[in-house]
Amino acid sequence: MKRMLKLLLAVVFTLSVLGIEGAPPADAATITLANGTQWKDVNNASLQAHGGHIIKVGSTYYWYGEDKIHNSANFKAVTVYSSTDLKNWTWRSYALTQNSDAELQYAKIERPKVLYNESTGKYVMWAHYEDGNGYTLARVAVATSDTPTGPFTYHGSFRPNNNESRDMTVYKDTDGQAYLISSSNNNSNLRLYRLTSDYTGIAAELNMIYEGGHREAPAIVKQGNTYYLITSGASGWYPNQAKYSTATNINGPWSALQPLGNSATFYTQPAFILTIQGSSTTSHVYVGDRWNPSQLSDSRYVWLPLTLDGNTASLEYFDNISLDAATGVVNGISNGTLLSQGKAATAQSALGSNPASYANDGNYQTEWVGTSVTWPHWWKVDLGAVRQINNVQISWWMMNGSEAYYQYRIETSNDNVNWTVALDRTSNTTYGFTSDTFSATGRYVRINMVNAKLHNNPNNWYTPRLGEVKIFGQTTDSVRWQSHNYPTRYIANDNGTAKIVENATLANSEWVMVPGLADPAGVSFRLKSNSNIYLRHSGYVLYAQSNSGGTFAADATFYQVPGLADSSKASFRSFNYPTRYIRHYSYNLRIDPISTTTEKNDATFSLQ
Ligand SMILES: [Ca+2]
Repeated sequence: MKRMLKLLLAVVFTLSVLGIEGAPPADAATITLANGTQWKDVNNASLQAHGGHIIKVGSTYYWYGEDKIHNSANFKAVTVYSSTDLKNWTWRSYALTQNSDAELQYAKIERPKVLYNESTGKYVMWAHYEDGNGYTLARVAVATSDTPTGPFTYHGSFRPNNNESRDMTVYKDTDGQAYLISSSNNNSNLRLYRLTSDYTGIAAELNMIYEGGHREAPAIVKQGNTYYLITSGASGWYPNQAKYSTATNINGPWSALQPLGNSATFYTQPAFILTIQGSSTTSHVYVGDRWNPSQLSDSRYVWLPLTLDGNTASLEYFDNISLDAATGVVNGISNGTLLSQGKAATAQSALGSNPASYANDGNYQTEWVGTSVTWPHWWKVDLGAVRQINNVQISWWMMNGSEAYYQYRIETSNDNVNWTVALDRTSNTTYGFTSDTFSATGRYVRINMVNAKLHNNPNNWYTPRLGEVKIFGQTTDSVRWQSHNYPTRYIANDNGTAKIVENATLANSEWVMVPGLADPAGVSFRLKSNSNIYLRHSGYVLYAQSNSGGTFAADATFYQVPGLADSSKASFRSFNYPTRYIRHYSYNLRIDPISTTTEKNDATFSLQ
């Protein structure tokens, strides 16, 4: 929260520097969304609105989507939720159900989208329709309602202009004219249709958008006079590279396809683009589905700020975003500063055309590639100094069909010789993109790729390669360690003993993380304000003392591990008493064996 507050204050500060008057201060309307986690409605039930769409009526947002709680691709219901802040969603109704029409009893309804028609006063839903047996009917379905929450009256399904129609979206332009965009011809072509004035039928087929482009999951947004059309490739439930193009007339010509985000669109498929018109700005949010084909009900949502700049679109990943529906301000919340980009990188092997540096050049489209199918294989980067590491985002290679997930370890070193496993991800099964949030220290970070496991082929024929590695953390050499369960207190020097201290001064609580005095793979805490003073234990009690020789180096050396109470935070294991961890006890700090929940909480610290 503290980091978010800083970020928001920075936004307000920037606005005031720019001389923008009346920028409202950050207030209670600002919410945080945690991407890829299980989202719940206000009644703590699983939020089921997959492949969906959001419209705004007055000050209320309505989110329509597929209910996949039954873990089947077949239709159960289109749900509708409402919210005023875009975080707290109230389940309102089933807008459409199996009982809405006989042909919905055993069917598929995918990607439901809703538009409001000003002239008829109706809410009009369009969706992709199939029967329950497969994907050969390739139709659209239309339903209408007098209210946003329905129930919607079903008007049947059909092929627009007799063309196959699968993934689709509808779009209401600023002049009130509405359009259907849908994949046809076995998904190879993307077609554009103008809707009738009541939005319930096809008025005309317009120009083909991408002939032979094999694009799915269309999502469209307009900024100024420029339309942006975002689509995914076609690879089933697997994620792939989203692309976009632009046009100043929706009927084309459309520009050439350009990549958006990384090779897996950060493990999402486009659902729609949400435009938030606030009191201070208008923002666009990319809303993606992170499908889980083995448990569709557990498919997740990923909302990311979509940056539109004249005629280019760009997308970056954040574990969390802040959003203010009132002001329209949307920001990604970084887990620190990007430490790795452009730093010296090396790899176990590299093609001359695809050097190690291509994996941290800031370009998702360039790749480091090894010289042979050799596993394990490593890639590493020198951050230039020992840094606190909070988050590692890796863009893995995607093959568009023969996908593999990488199993790996993230290892750190202070001296490029002694390595510590900071995070073991050898049981990973996520394709395309991983964002690991954890706590570690090190100057060198090594991605040790143990194996790539293919879905469609029992043999691993992959040549190791990486699109991009982004390592986020602290650039300053000094850090403050906040108690997990007493967050107003920090590890601090208290007249020679070490405690968690309320209102600790910076002079007593800022520590420089240095290679461990007894083992450079470990870490020692040196007080920033007095370079002679280290955190050390003696008789299991922690002190802040000058190096007195003897066992001091061993007593002052610790190994940073994932937090025992929260793996995104940190715990510190003693070098010479390896069953003991730094914990607080009545605000004093000790090294103790840890087993109970209380002890785990007491032994967990967060970097601030
Ligand atoms: Ca790259």
